[in-house]
Amino acid sequence: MVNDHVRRLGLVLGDQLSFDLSLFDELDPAHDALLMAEVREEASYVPHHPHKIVLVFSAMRHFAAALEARGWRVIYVRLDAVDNSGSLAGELRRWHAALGEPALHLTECGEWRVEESLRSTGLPLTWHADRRFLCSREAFAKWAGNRRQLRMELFYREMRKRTGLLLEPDGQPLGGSWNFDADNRKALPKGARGPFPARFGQDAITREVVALVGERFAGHYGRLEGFDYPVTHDEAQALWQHFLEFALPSFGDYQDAMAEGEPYLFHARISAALNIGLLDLRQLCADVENAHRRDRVPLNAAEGFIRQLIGWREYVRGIYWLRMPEYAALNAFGNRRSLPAFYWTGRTDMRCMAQAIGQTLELGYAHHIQRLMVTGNFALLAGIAPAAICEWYLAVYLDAFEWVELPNTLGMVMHADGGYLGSKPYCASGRYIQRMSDHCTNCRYNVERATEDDACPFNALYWHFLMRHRDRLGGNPRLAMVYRNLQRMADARVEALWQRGERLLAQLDAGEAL
Ligand code: DLZ
Repeated sequence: MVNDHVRRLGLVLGDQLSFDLSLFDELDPAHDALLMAEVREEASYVPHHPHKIVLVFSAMRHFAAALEARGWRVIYVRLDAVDNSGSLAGELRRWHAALGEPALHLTECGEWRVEESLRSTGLPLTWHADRRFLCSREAFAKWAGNRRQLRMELFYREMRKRTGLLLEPDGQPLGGSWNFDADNRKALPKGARGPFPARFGQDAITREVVALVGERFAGHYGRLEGFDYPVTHDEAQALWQHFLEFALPSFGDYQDAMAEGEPYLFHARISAALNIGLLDLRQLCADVENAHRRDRVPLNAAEGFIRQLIGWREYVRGIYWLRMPEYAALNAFGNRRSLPAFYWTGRTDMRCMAQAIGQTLELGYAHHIQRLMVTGNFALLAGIAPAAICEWYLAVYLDAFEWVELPNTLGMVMHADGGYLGSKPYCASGRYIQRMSDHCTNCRYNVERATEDDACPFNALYWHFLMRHRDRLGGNPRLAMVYRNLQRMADARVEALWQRGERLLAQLDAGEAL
């Protein structure tokens, strides 16, 4: 590398692949350079799904080429470069020295771990806010103030007012309500299917990365073959247009539905592209609002989608940066149980779990209800240690970066923050899964039963969870009805449910699959 006149060096991370970073306004292609590095530490600090590593490396290589085409000088370090130090901090140090100590510019990191490791280099760093998000870390902290508990709904209303999305001219919400969540829960009609999914072929860059990942990360769980996800801005745009046209109109109704052999249904599948910078949040929201105003999609679909983006997504990011690093260690229920091996193999007779885990290992994708109410619900009911289940979610999903994964898993799924982020745990019996899917009809377990050996494990585990956490949850008004039902149960029934729950947990502790 020629050390010619680099005044400033900008670091671009693998989830910062956006031309709109403020870094690009600040730096000057004539005198400054950009650094991008594929490093072993980022690819293996959890055992990422092979598709996730392929996505990040391939998208990084495509983005570097696009930056060069725009006149930027990009120092691109490949994973297999002989002098690759293996970490982002190591590469920053190395290039800072090699280029004659240029000023260093960075965009706020997504993950606390990475930001901490870069700060601890002791190098003089100039930080830039990540303006891909609507709510800055500081603005969120101000909103949160000294509240002991936060609620997404209040934050979301503020964001609707701030952005003006889906508002009447007088500032009131379109359709007379801020939230159409209750219209997002239809079960799928029998035989209904989602649209044919958009697929993207592998070009030479992606094929090279696939070979590299196969060679270097062979021990990671999940399938390497079949990668078909967008790796450029244009491809991500095509995925988005496909969703707008074919899936968004039904997204609202069937947001919570699950079906055999339908990994995507009416979901957009854009979260990974958005999280690494291939799509722009503001454009997505504007497109959805326009589609609604032109009568192409119903309000429950438009509002449900926009709520996820400007409500939930911004809210969990705010919480992450407000509460890290102590948030990651919270464990309100004191869970200690190891993650069952079937999370890494999909080998379980529980049909819903096998389907959700199976598609996760194949595609690096499951939609939010599969994550929350199937794999997440099971981990909650079974008392899995939060750190173990958080690591799993972070590793297996293409879109999982800790800022979004941790509050969703530790807070929403596991209620391990004691109710800071959500007002109640999303615990449910097999009945919920039966209502929202067709899995139970193909399952060897009987969802109508709870205490027998062939009974759906979710049923007894649900009651066992409520019984063992009665002290903490019994006073929660949102669980008052279920605790009343428990109160009314005959003693023999309560005892049978407890015993069946104990047997199931003992099976897990013995390393047996269910
Ligand atoms: C996820 C990921 C992977 C697999 N590899 C890299 C990498 O080699 N280089 C890089 O800059 N970023 C990578 N990333 C994304 C980072 O982990 C991400 O920037 C941090 O999680 C901070 O959000």
